[in-house]
Amino acid sequence: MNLKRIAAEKAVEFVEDGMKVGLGTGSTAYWAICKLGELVKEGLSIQAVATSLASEKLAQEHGVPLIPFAKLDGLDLTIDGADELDHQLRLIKGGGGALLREKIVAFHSKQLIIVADESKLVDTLGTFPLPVEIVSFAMEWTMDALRALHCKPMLRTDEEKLFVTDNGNYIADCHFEVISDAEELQRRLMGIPGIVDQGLFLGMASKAVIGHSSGHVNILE
Ligand code: ABF
Repeated sequence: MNLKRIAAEKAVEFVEDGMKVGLGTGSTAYWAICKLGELVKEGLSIQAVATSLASEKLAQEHGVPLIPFAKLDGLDLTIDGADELDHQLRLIKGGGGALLREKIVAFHSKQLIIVADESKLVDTLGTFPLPVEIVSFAMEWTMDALRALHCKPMLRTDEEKLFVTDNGNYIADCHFEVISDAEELQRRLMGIPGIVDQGLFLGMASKAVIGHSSGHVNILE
């Protein structure tokens, strides 16, 4: 049973005709985009924006209508994945490298619904290395500033080369192991010039739809 798929398809049930929808990125959001494509073919009328070039391509392949940002004044609902989430709906996102676009789209959405399989739900964030998007200018100093926050930052690579985001920046995957005060860490990270954004999504998710190996779907709110 595909736990990501059952979670994503359950989340799509919250999409109503006429909604403006944000399309997430990753292998769970993939199933939401596929399902939306099916429903559009059956007559569902939505307008969508994507959180990555990959999701844009997928939406086009599945006939989900993409609208320029200039023509929308925000979104009703975004469905997106996560790398980790805790019971207070604090998230780590960015494993797919799309965190900046995901956060912008989530910020302008009335609702952010996270879709995940049960493996993503944790008691405390931090096992998954925190993705941090950084500019190339003086990045060695930015990496030093990350180390000063007591983590081990690793520049993400893609087949021997440095991974470059859709926005032309790099990703430092920061190994904290345990993030006991996510709000304080977010504050410190966003105070470092050179950091564009980071994968902590705090106070942003409205609900999480979790696929369980029992075949059930739980909704955390
Ligand atoms: C995306 O969903 C990313 O933020 C995150 O990396 C990914 C979760 O991965 P997956 O859904 O593929 O397990 O939004």
